[in-house]
Amino acid sequence: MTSALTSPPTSDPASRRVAVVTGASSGIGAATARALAGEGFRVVCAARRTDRIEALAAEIDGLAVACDVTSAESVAGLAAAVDGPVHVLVNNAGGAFDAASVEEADPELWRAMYDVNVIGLLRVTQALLPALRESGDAVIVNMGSTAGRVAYENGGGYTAAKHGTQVVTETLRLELLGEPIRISEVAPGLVKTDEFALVRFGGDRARADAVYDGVPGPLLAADVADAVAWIATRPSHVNIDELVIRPRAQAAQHKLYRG
Ligand code: 8X3
Repeated sequence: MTSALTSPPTSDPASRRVAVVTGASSGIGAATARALAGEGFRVVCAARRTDRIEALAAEIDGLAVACDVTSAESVAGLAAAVDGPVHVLVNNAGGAFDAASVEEADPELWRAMYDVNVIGLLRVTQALLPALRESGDAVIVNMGSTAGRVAYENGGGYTAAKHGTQVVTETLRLELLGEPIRISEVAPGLVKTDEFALVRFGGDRARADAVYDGVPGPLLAADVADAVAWIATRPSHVNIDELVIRPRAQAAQHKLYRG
């Protein structure tokens, strides 16, 4: 018999709190969608690649919404599809598109990195703030990086963009003070995913694999997802401002142990 104290069945979409995860088609985004579903959220899986997010949404009983965070129209479509309160927003869509010196970098690639890592986050946050407010108790988790804490050679475009992610997170926390919305940033170091390094090196598998060569135990997407889920499930009065997470084999950005 059902009592008022019984948890609602997780199969009832209307009774579950809603989480939106951008960049959910692979890597940290997909792992985060799974982790939040494991915590009982109805997860809206947003990304460009519909085949992937549809499979993921079916797996976790969530909702797939095709979304390109670099398109205002596409983001408006995400907000329309959500249609109701949102309790957790994970601004995860992002990436590095080059490994070039300041002298040689292509300004268009820098523009593209800023567009996805900073403006994309801005677009989605603006579009979903009404739904986050409507929840009465929301958390925004922005996916930053240790690249948003330091500089490294041939990383200027990405590190500049991820510093932007950090600063926007801090700004939003100041601006939303007094509202029932918490703002966090997760800043991972070396994470071995299927695509991050491959995209950065333009599909060059050997260069991508070399990033992780000999590193015993780089972080995996699930490790970062675990951190996001932990942040999202703290009591309402607890705001985790930022969480830097690295593998044991990485003492600092340039200090990697390769066994
Ligand atoms: C990825 C971490 O070290 O490649 O956000 O910049 S790093």
